[in-house]
Amino acid sequence: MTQRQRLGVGMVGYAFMGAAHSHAWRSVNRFFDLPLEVDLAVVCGRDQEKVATAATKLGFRAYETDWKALIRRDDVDLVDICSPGSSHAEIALAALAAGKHVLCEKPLANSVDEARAMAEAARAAEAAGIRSAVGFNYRRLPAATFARDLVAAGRLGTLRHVRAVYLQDWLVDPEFPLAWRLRREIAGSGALGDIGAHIIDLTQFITGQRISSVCALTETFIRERPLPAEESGLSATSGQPGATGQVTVDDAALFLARLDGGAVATYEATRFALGRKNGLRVELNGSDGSLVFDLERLNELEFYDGRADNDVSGFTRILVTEPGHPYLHAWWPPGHGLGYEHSFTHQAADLVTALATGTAPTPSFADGLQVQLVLDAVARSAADGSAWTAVQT
Ligand code: SOE
Repeated sequence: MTQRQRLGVGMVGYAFMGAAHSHAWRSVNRFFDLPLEVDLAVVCGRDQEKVATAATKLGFRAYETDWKALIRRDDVDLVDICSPGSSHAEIALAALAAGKHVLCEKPLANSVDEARAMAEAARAAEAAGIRSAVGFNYRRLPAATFARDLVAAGRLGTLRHVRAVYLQDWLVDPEFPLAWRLRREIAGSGALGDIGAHIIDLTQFITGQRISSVCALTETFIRERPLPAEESGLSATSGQPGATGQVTVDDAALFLARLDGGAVATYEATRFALGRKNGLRVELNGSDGSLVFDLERLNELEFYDGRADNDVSGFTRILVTEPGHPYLHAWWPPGHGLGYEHSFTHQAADLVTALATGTAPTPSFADGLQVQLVLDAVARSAADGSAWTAVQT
């Protein structure tokens, strides 16, 4: 068998997204026939002891404590940015300038200006065959991709309603510390950019329509939280009232939207929906059918066929596990089901295939910029007393 060309991956960050991405890089060649062999070359983190441990645990051959050293390495062909949003632009721009492909976690950046610079650098780098993509992974769950295929095939007819929520509850406890996702200077925004970005990308992907205007409100329910133990100097079990800090992002974002294909939409992103753990749900209503995707039942779709005989019509449950369904050829027999982590493996498979065939990966940095423009319009609308606000181009 001919020796496959290697693709050296250098990953920045090794927390939740780092673990999900490295699982994908480790497994993708074992389940997909790809023209490139992924090599987990190096992982980067600021704390030497912690990143050395992460390198061993996640399966990387080496580690660095400076992302600039990672980018300089000859064994790195692709930089995978799994660090907080405040680092995305600086690392992506440097990586592209160094001739490295880039996969950047969502949202693309913490501001429109940063996202524009990244999209422009990505466009310029393409001329030299350097590719880039943003990690909106949910569109690569088989049921989400199949939903897009059903809409594109006209099975719902003319789309009229898009109804999307992303509900979590991990911040309901006021004693939850002031983590980086609660600090504007690191995260850029709160629920809006963290999980709202997902439903913006996913609904635009499935419907093929883009959000053109929004009317929004945001809310921060708990404005002050204990500093993390490593900052307050007090152990979490000291029982002493520790130092606190201000929450500078939204806890919840809700908005109405018009899409450029004529559909009207409602969006809700919150981390205060007590009892909802990762409750991303999209419902589409068209002239000929309706469709529901629910992340907490991610191997299924609910489909209502408006063309069926009314006497026997109703929402049917489609089990999206047949070999002919997206990505399923690589996995198990029908009915065995996939999980959250498979979306990252499919993301890796499609990216490696794009790099090997010299095609543009999706979603691109330009797609990431467009999501950033929607996030910006939502924030401007909320700040402007929930005025209807156009999404800039
Ligand atoms: C938020 O808690 C979060 O971790 C997001 O940041 C991820 O993008 C999402 O996949 C799971 O929830």
